[in-house]
Amino acid sequence: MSSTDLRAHLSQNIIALIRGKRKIAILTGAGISAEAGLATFRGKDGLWAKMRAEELASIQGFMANPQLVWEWYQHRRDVLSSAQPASGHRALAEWERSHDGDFTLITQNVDGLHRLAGSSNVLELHGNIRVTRCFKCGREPIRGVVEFRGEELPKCSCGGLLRPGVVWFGEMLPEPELTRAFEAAEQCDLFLTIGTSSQVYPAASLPVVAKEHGATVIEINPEETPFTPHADIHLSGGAGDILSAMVLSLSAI
Ligand code: BJW
Ligand code: ZN
Repeated sequence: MSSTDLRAHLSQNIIALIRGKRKIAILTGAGISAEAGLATFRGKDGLWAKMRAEELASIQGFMANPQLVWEWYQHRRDVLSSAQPASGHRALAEWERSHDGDFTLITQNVDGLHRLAGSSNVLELHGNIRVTRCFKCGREPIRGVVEFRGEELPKCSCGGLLRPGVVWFGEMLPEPELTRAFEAAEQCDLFLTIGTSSQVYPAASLPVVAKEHGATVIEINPEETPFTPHADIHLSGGAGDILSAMVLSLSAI
């Protein structure tokens, strides 16, 4: 669909529905950052096409082979250092700026691209890959950027191993962010789930909770997900094109 067709389609069918919704909550996943050149997790070209998730994104994996886990995160940090927000990130930031009402952006992404794009009310459910903290005492190191370049594993002043500040399988999500995310899902009247395979919990529960509490739920994804049958509207396509068209149409009088 061209962007003109998309705008026409959206203005007829969806913009009227979105307009007037004051409490908006949005959940994003790796798909929105795919358009910034960052690989998603699942699927044939995903980060886990070659490696098992449990070896890289779990406490057990880190304890078994911290070098391997650090190499993987250092590589992703290096890729991220030259990445810029994509049009989907920018459209959401623009939407938040122009919106009169609540606007909560909940992300599973650890890349920090929503804030870089200018979004301010962002809840990072799975942490941030740029952060480093101690595996043992939890503190963040006082000295600046911690890197792993295949030499000694970085250590905390307490002697514990340092680790990337992300949430691995089996770990609790950060409590304040999780609480605020569920509150936003319960209270919103419009919920968008964008670029996520809806397979990882508790994030995957958020659109379900929103729907149970009466919100209209829109999914944006080129593929169907386990949530698709429950969505009020599934928009099939890339996050950038659809969100840009949406925000443009919303700004038109
Ligand atoms: C596009 C696009 C374009 C492409 N535009 N879209 C209930 C039931 C079953 C299991 C559990 C449950 N509750 C908890 C669990 C266990 C577990 C879990 O969910 N397991 C399932 C996988 C079975 N959850 C946890 O362990 C969580 N902790 C927890 O629940 O604590 C309490 C507890 C503790 C102990 C025991 C029990 C409970 C923690 C989850 C942490 C997830 N961490 C990761 C890694 C983060 C660090 C890192 O980045 O390395 O987070 S896993 C990985 O998946 C990452 C992502 O944030 C997350 C979600 O992935 P996402 O974003 O959906 O990406 P993809 O690749 O899956 O999908 C991309 C999508 O984009 C696709 O659909 C494409 O089509 C689409 N797309 N191009 C729009 N242009
Ligand atoms: Zn420590």
